Amino acid sequence: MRYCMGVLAVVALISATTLQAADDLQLAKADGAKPLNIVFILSDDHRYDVMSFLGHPFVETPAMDALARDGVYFENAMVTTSLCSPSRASILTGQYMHNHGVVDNNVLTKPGTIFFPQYLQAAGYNTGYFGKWHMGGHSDAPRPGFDRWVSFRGQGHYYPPKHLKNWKLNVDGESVPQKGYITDELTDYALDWLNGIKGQDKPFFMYLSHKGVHGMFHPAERHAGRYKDKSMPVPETMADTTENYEGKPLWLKNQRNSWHGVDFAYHQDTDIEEHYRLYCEALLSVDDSIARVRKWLADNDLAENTLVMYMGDNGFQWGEHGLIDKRTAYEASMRVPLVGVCPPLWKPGTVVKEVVANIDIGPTCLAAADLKPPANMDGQSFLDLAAGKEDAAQWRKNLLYEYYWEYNFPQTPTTFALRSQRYKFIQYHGIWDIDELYDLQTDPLEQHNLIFDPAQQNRIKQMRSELHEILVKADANRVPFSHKRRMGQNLRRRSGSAPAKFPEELLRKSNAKE
Ligand SMILES: [Ca+2]
Repeated sequence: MRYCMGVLAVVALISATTLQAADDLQLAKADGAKPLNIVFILSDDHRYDVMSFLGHPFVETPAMDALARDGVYFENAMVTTSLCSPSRASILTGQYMHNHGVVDNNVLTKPGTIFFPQYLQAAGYNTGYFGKWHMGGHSDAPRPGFDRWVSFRGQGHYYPPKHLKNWKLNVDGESVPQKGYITDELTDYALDWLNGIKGQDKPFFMYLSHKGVHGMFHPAERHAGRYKDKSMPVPETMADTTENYEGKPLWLKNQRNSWHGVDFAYHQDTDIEEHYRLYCEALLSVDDSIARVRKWLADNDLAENTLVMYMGDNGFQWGEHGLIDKRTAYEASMRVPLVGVCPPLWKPGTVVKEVVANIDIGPTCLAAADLKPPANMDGQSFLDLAAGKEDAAQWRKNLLYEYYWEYNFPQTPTTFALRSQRYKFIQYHGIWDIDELYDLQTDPLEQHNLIFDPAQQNRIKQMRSELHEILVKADANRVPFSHKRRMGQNLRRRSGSAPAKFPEELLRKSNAKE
């Protein structure tokens, strides 16, 4: 009998928890507007400026260009952590990394984490997820919040991998073979789902999360070789010159000759230009995907009441400061493409200059659904900002950036930064080095570190304090670490660049002040 009572108590507890969870998903209505359909398309590692409407020398992105032309281009769209899983978790929770706890590409989300599509589902939306999830990459099992689930383990594969006989997609819990090129196949699944729910008296939310354009880059067959004769635009800051490294942190110069540097990129001999051409070619199918989704909306008379946004999950350095890949707080790593249309609210050809971020996607989608965001979201809706209905002076002044050192890639230190529209202050942790301040208005390429500039000391003091206050307030003034299982990608090329020298500002002749 005691046993039965115990079981009943557990059942009652589970029921109470379930009911509580269901209550937690009910958000208050915002202002009574009709909920919009929402399409969010995410790509992987697509940097902010590889789009033809921004003047790229050869890449062709007509669908991305059309989104900017028909709607809004967010010129200062950022991520709060430039790494796949942490950024994706920030998108899905509206929270900074230090709150959602996905601090690298291996950690699972915390138990009890709520993804914003759960609120939409609870509010009566049809919800569908298609593509890379990556948080807890060992499993492709359906996550909460989605009526339709199509995903895969980890990074996925561009083409069905010949060396993995059991490689499968997970479609609503069933293992299904991957048939072809993943960007096209995910779009097929997404459009099939839309066709299936068409005509229902419910709004829909679709999250199309591409593997493209993550390395190693493989374009669709129809795009392979398209740019074989093109050259990568070489950034001014790539050359290994005294001028380029003057006033820079030591870790930056040292990273040049590493897995994430141009001297020893991915520890391969491949020219990074070859990687770059494949990256641009792989992006073409992502653009095709956007075009197909928008055509479907137009063909089904749904374009006028659907919010469509396209974003990258983090940026990518192609030679800036001698680096490749992401993780740093520099512009090429932290900035992302973000364009979107919302015909009832956003005027064609709008450019938003305020700093918006991955943490704002959840609140923005909830606003489009006429729902008030939950209190635990760090981001804010930019739906009204982009509509010109919100006083831009009330928008955030500084965005927090954070990245925690990973033993897998030991060349990038723990980084905290504040990014305003004009200035960026970067502070490193756990390393003997110097910090950075850039005036992005006069120095968009981040060539002149102002950290020792006497005229900037007040600004530095103030931004340092603000950064500290944000982290302390959020109880985030501590850095987690995971089980170190190996030394990570720590090799250097023998013939590569030499280690950095300490900057002049730190050198003294004696222990006396000079
Ligand atoms: Ca990524």
